[in-house]
Parts: sequence; structure tokens; C-alpha cells
Amino acid sequence: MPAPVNKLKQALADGKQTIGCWLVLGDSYAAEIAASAGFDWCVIDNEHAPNDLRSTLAQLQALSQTPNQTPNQTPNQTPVSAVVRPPIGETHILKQFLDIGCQSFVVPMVESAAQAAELVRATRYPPGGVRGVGASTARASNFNAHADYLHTANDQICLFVQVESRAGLAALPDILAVDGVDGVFIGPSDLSADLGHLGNPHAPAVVTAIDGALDAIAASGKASGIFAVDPVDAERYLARGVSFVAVASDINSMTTALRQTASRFRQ
Ligand code: 3PY
Ligand code: MG
Repeated sequence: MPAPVNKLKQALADGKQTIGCWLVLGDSYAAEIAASAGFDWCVIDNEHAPNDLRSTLAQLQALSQTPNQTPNQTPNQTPVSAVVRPPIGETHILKQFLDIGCQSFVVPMVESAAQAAELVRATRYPPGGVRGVGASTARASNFNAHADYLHTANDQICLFVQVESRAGLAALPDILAVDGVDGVFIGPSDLSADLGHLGNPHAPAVVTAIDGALDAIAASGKASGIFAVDPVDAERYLARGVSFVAVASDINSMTTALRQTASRFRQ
């Protein structure tokens, strides 16, 4: 049996637009709720959330077992796609996430084609890559039930690299030319900081830079992604054709709902 087909990679290759939820609570119970809410994918964030290998594993397990089911609709028995954001794009960190069964990644702070190429190699077995071979004892191969895992795993990896700095923007054309990079994800918060507008991703210079980057990504034929939990931003980016839009985060949804309810009954 081969490695599981990566539905997200397939959808992006088919030119589909997808929406997702960022998981920053670091909690598998919350992941289970997000998994059934109707998103195409969920990102388990290890960069800006209290996650580690074990909490990521618990969330991968929750996501893989929860049918996607929006209220009052027939369940879509295919589980939501799981994506991991590592704290940083290091080969040994990616190796561990790969072995616990993650097939899709959003890697922060990529600033050169060489760095992007190294990430491609980190996520692929030799001869094209440097991924360590230990999957026979790992969840990735369903504990060796996927007998053809080693020879089929490379084709099911979906890799987004994050461009979120001036250096990343300058290297964008070269990054887009790297074989094995499925898409480029823009991080508006870090990008605005590096452009001199800390905390203001809506500054005109930032918006212009983001739009220019999205145009370049679209022209390359690769998938584009962006973090846009403000619904006005999300609608704008979806209308622009962005293919991987983070339209929600578990913490954002929770804080918004709880604060609204508290404020309503406090009055
Ligand atoms: C950013 O906005 O910097 C991000 O990385 C989004 O998660
Ligand atoms: Mg960022």
C-alpha cells in the first residue's frame, strides 16, 4: 500500500481555492472542533503556539479521525487536511513531524532559493533529499502497514514556504523557481514589521508589497497562501484568487465570541 494521497496537494494542483483554520490553542479537543467545522485544512502552529511534538501528534490524530461536518449538513467522511507549521525550517525538526505523519507544511521565514531547496530536500527521501529513514516504526507509514511508503512518500509532500521579510520578497522569483515548492505563503504580520510598519499590516506600503507578491506567485503557477483572519481581508484575498487562505484561528474565534457574550450581558 502506498503513502496516503495528499488531498490538499491534489486540490491545489487542480487550481482549487481552499480555506483553513489556524490551530494555536495547542489542544486536540479544540482541533477536533475545528476539524468538523467545514474547513479544507487546519494548520497546527508550532511557531507561535504552545505546541511540541506530542501535542502536534495528538492534534494530527484528532484531525485524521474527525469527519468534516458543517451543522445541518451531511457529513463529508473525508477528514480535514492537516498541515504543520514548524517553529523554524530545520531538517531535524521536519524529520520528526514527517515521521508522526504530517505530509503538508508551512515553513516560516524563508529568505532565499537555497533555503527553499534545503526544505525540499529535508522533506524528501534520498536520492533527491535527505529525509532520514525510520518510517517503518512510525505513524507516517501506519506502522509499516503502508508497505510501499518509502517509495511513494515523496510524491505526497505539500510544501509551502513563508515569505515574510524584505529579503524574502527580493528572493521571491528565485524561490518560486525551486522544484518541490508547492506554494508561497505570505505572513502579513512579520512582513509589515520588516517593512517598518510593526503591528500595521494594512499600511499602504505593506498592502502594495503583498499584492505584488501575490501577483508574482499567481504568474508562476504555484499556489499562493496568506493569513487573513479578518473577514474583510479574507474576502479580498479569495476574490483575488489566493488558493490557501487562513480565514480563522481557534483562539481568534474563541476570544471574539467570549468577549462579545461577556460584553452583551455585562451591559
Ligand atoms: C505572519 O503574519 O507573519 C504569519 O506568519 C502568519 O501566521
Ligand atoms: Mg510570520
